[in-house]
Amino acid sequence: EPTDHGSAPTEGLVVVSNREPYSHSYDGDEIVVDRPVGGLTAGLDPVMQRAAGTWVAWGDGEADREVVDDEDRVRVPPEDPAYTLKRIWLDDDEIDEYYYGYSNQVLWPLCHSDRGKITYEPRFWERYREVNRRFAEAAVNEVEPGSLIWFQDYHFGLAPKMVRQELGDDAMLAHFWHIPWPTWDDFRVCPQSEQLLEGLLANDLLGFHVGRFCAQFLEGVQACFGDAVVDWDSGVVYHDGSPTLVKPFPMGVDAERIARLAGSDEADRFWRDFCEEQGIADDAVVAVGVDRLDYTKGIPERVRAIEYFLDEHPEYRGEFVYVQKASESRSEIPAYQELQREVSETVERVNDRFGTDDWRPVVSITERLSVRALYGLYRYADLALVSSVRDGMNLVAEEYVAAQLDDAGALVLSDFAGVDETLGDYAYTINPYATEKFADTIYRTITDSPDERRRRMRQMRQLVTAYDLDAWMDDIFETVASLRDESAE
Ligand code: ADQ
Repeated sequence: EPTDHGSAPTEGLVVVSNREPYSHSYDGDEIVVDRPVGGLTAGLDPVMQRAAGTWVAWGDGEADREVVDDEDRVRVPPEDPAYTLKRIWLDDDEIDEYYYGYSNQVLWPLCHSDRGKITYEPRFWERYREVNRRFAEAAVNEVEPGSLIWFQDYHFGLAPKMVRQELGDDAMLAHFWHIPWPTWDDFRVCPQSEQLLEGLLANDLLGFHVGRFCAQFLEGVQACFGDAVVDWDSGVVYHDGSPTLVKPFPMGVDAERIARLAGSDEADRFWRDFCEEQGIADDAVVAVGVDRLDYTKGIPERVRAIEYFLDEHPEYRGEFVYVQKASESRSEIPAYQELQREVSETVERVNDRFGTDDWRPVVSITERLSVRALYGLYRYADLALVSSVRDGMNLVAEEYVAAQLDDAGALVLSDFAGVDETLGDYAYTINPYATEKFADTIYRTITDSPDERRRRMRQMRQLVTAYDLDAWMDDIFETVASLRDESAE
């Protein structure tokens, strides 16, 4: 059911993101299209259809090139075209230096306060600037007077200022930064800290998931620029031109859809078959972890806590199973290859130490899962382990909660994840590095009364359902609309 996004733009919306909403590929000789399966892209798609705007994104592969017009545009969705997808092509050097380089080996570890993982090379920055320029120019070409340009994420730290220099006050610029913003002391490690802050301050609205990231951003601006003035009550910062409102918007998920699919026959069937294949008994305690294999997610820390738990509580050997659904990510980057090795070795060690002929404590799912299967896994797992060492939000935690149709599960949650700000009062909180306490919390979660677990889950489910993905988008669009009203006064 399409929601009525009261304040969403009905025209002139331009979205700029690294990833594209529709991607084309060959199936034999035929070109097929992959549509958005979930998350922000799927949520934003109906808004774009209504606004009949333009989405600017990285196009990839032969089939993507085959379907565009002279200006690299294709109308989507293919069966009922409603808006324009403008594709930007990146050559191998650009992918290497803008995407794997500056975005993922400088900004990603920088914003997750992991100095040791930063690999800085001057060419990364050059290319990041060039690619930002190309996206900015594409966006400028698409605007109409009064357009809203909405940038997504850390791939576009410079584009807002480039657009502002072209358009002046003719467009509204909003940006959502999906990852944390670190303290100034961590951020100033970056050789281009000043340029990045200025790039982002060209926005009218800059959103982060939680208030802490907003405060850290504003403190950084104050420390970096002597002339910057912050109004701490409103979150507005003035520096060199028009004001920027910096505001938290804790992202939500499509809770209604997740609940519906978690209740599907396919979800049930997956779970039954999975338990049978793995020899998981009905009364076993099943914990689940779902992540991209990323060093920010605290996966080795989690497996070590499980090892400690089984050491301390031998009565759970044979009774407790940790199901790990981890998908490889950014494998071109050495730090990710190292993590993949570390995770496999840790899992192997734990399975070797405790495993028996008919039981392994850690079960890894390597094959792709349909969303229904994934939500089935969420629905029936007794607990979810979210142990990020840093995380902008963490949508897995919210998806798990949304899938708890029986309110029976429990969420074990690191308070280093942004989502701790919204769910932390009702989750079982951990510090991923505190192995003994983490293990103890797993034990406490399992042995807590079902009533207490249900009470916590009900509260979380209410929160996740009330501030869902649509509410999050509406919140942002309403904020943009109120900024527009203010500037018209
Ligand atoms: P991510 O770091 O990718 O996102 P997350 O918020 O957990 O992290 O979102 C991951 C999404 O991918 C979820 O929808 C999840 O279901 C899916 N996913 C992850 N691993 C999967 C697997 N192995 N198999 C199947 N599906 C998997 C970034 C930030 C986060 C922030 C989001 C949104 O790092 O902090 O919450 O953006 O802003």
